[in-house]
Amino acid sequence: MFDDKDTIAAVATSRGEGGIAIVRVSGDRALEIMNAAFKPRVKGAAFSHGKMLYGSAVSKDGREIDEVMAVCFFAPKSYTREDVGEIHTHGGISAQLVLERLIDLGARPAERGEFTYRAFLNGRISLDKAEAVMSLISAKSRAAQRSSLRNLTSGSSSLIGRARSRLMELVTLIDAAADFPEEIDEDVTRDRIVSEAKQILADIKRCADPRYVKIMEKGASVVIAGKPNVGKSSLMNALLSFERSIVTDIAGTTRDTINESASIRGISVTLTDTAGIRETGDAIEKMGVTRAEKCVDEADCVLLVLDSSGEIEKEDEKLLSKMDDRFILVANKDDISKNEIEGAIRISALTGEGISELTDAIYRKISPGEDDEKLLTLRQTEAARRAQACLERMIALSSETELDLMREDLTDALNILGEITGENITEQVIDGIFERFCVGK
Ligand SMILES: Nc1nc2c(ncn2[C@@H]2O[C@H](COP(=O)(O)OP(=O)(O)OP(=O)(O)O)[C@@H](O)[C@H]2O)c(=O)[nH]1
Ligand SMILES: [Mg+2]
Repeated sequence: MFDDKDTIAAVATSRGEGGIAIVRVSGDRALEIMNAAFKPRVKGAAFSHGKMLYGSAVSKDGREIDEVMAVCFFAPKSYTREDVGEIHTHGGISAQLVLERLIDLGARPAERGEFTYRAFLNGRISLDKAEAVMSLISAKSRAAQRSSLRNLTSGSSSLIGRARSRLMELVTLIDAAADFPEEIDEDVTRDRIVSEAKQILADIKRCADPRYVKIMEKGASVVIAGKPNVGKSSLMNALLSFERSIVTDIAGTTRDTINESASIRGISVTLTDTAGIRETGDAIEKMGVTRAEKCVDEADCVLLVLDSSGEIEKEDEKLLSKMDDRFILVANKDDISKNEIEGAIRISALTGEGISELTDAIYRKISPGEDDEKLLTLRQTEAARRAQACLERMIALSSETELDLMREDLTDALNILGEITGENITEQVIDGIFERFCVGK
């Protein structure tokens, strides 16, 4: 999609007014263009790698366009591995004028993501790291930002890159067994392959969670559910710190779903208060209950609220039977009751007691965990899922298959994982990825 011989230029900072804007140029002619467009204040000062110079951006006839700072990075020690120049202008119109000057001098306006594309093309970053750059720029929450940064800076290779190297070793092991059948025992090789493949599989599973990708991109849905009058709306208001939902002592107060945006320890969430779930003859309430049940099914996290001052009833039982790992059990009204409910977090939506512990528990459910490297896009998790399937099949059939059939599954998994890191991917997919970037990155 891109012609990678051209020298490209773009404003790297976002449009509009701002204190400073950065115009970036990359390619064979970057230094020549920088030297023509920039005049240092100190006579004879010349660009050296990474050193900022003070001076002016100048037009063709030598007139000052803006007072600027400028810096060059020499290939290959730059973002793109090409010669790169940056001119730091004042925000607003100046950056546009400087960009026009660079284009006048022979640079071509960069396409979206083209700087990062060159970094990928020139082998400085893998495809999953390029995607981490994009996630970092568009991160909607502190947690998403941290996670993208972790993937971007995770040493020389990503977890998937390391999984590929290990799979490659296993393929080599099979080849060696085929080449030296007298010296290498087939069963020992098979056992070793199965045991290592299990570890690799566990690693891939840990980092490939489509639910987490959705949470980082769009925020998490947290639904408050329970039978009528247990204090769901009171909990909604307590979590939001303002009176969003109507609270009364009449069972069946909330009849519709009520959504509100919030942030839980830096992750954006949509909190949903729902109608109390019960059998009812009231047509409107019935519709509310149906909506509530649908919300529970689709949520990333469900706060199942019980009234610890009352008995567990059949409506509670119905919800309790749906419990899975998305659920957090909440025992409300702890201020008037000291009944223990096993496995529940005790709170009082009225006094605020326990709300902070509950917030911690929600965060633990929807956050990726502090240290784990995670895949960041659905494209990546989908590929990981296919690779997992290959390894699972190989492990399941390992006792009955020949080594060369196992080899096929291993190379399949290897190739699919290559789609994540970019070793094994079509140009179309690559184009699609970089098109989602912003200009100047
Ligand atoms: N003592 C005490 N009362 C509470 C607490 N939480 C809620 N209540 C009371 O319980 C009653 C019902 O509260 P709501 O928040 O409306 O309950 P709900 O689950 O939303 O009820 P529906 O909308 O009818 O399903 C109100 O009178 C609240 O004041 C609590 O922690 N302690
Ligand atoms: Mg309510």
